[in-house]
Amino acid sequence: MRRAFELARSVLSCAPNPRVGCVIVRDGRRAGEGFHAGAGREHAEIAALAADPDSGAGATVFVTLEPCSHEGRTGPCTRALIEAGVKQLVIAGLDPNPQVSGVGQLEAAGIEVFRFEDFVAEAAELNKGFLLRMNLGRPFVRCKLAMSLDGRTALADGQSKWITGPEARADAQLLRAASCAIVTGVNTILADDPALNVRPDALKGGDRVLAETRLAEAGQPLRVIVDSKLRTPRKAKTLSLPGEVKIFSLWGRDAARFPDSVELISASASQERVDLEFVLNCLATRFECNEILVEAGPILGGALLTAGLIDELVIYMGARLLGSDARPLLEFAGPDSLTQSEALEIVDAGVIGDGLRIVARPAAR
Ligand code: AOF
Ligand code: ZN
Repeated sequence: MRRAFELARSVLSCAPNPRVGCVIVRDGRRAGEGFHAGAGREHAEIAALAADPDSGAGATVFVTLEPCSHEGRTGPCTRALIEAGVKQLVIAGLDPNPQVSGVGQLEAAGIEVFRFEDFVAEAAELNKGFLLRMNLGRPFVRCKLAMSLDGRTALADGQSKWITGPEARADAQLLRAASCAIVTGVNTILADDPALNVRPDALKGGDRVLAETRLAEAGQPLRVIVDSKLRTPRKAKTLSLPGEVKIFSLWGRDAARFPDSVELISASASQERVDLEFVLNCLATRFECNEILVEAGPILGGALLTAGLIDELVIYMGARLLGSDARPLLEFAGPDSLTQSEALEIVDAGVIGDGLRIVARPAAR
């Protein structure tokens, strides 16, 4: 099963589908193995059976997710497993897709199915975005931030290039490549004119291959601008780069003429601003985004935090001090007492380049 997870993780994202790996064990030995590379491509089980066509008969199959039982872009894996003569199946996660009831079908066909309890949490982590989209209709929201050692993100005049070093910026490229959409606010567009695309050249070795594969399979992640009053300039750099741009706005369609790759989406409002839950819901249901990356300033970041919509913060800390006039990490009304402050859990932390990388999640979730 550990090997099956390794295989599943050999792709950064195969959205809208979940990441899945599969290993076939026959006569006590590892036979075929495979993974799902992208929507429309063969499923992990089919790839594993194809890798060693005679390996299925009497075999035990380890798969990180319950096999599908429906006709989607590809045929049902349950049928292939049954026809191959598989004897036992060991799974880690269950598939929340309402069209899928693989376990029941396999058991009805006489295959013994086991759930490997030790890997249930890892299965949930591997496909956290897919699970949130299927169960709650919203994506996993990761918010990337860069700050100084004293927790500031820009000087008072807005200068922020660069607080962190090249290693941190390369790592952030990998976060982009793992995401279905990169979300920013119009203030960031106006202040920084960011590209918001994936650039494999910024990466080295295996990371570069992962990013290149992502681009070849699925193209650039969507680029999303939250822009209540439609202030995005027509000449903004991100609008002219390959890939699609979605601008969520409260202003009308004809307010500006953008390139064809740009779609204006009229959003519902919340206190005269774009309703952020609407944006997330639309990204999940209409664009089938499993994981999204927010790369915005303190206002949009603070609004998402206040609304309880951030699942993970990835904070790059540069070894500099910017002083008390510099801008804060997130803007939101703080709690009245420390006991009311939101408790976060550090899920990962380490040195990157000459700074730190901290990954934190709301403790309650
Ligand atoms: C599996 N093995 O490797 C994956 C599964 O359109 P399709 O045919 O690709 O089906 C997509 C659905 O299949 C997806 O929503 C999820 O329920 C399941 N993914 N199932 O047996 C795999 N990737
Ligand atoms: Zn399948």
